[in-house]
Amino acid sequence: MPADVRIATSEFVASASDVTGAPRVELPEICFVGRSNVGKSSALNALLGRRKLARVSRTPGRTRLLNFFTATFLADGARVPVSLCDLPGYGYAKASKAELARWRPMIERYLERRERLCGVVMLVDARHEPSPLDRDMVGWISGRRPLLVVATKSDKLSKHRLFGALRAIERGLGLPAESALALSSETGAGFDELRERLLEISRAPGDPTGT
Ligand SMILES: Nc1nc2c(ncn2[C@@H]2O[C@H](COP(=O)(O)OP(=O)(O)OP(=O)(O)O)[C@@H](O)[C@H]2O)c(=O)[nH]1
Ligand SMILES: [Mg+2]
Repeated sequence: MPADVRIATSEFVASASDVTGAPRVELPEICFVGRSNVGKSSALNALLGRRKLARVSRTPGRTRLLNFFTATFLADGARVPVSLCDLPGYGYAKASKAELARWRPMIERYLERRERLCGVVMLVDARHEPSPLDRDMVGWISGRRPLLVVATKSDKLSKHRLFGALRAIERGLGLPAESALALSSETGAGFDELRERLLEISRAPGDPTGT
């Protein structure tokens, strides 16, 4: 029986333009990656039960910095503090070449060097097949960090179509069947399970504190 995981506290910590300027937070960290406008900031807000903690916009490319938050998960009476990072989206169609050339290394440097990074939540739009950039990113993360793929905006599909879409996303990314999780930041669907999975990830072995 999965634990009922709730969020006791959450706050914004700092923004940074590169991993070298990231706050020194001695907590297991989980980050949110995915193409621009996929719903990373919305998912983070829904996860934390806060409407405006991370900035959301209809305009792709809203998040241009690494944004760090802390939260306390509450499960079975235990309080588990974690760090969360909202990353800028990749593959933003209107971004200039110069911007893209800056973003990709910024994200890769973060994923490679952030010491306490214990898991990556990679978001894809439930309505679309993964893009080559998504596949690239999954290939790049796999083997480096634990990965959880989530399909956002699930409220836009019927239950039946969503099932097929999840399987197509898993196949497209070369992931095991039923490993992807459907989310809707609009309705809150999937977030109980996301909180459970994130708690597991933050407690998994490999966490240097061993707690
Ligand atoms: N229907 C629906 N809309 C969503 C959902 N999640 C996000 N959106 C909308 O999608 C748009 C982009 O959301 P953001 O959370 O800003 O996306 P992002 O991935 O952080 O975007 P960047 O910061 O530009 O990379 C906004 O208009 C959101 O309201 C969802 O689950 N369902
Ligand atoms: Mg964002």
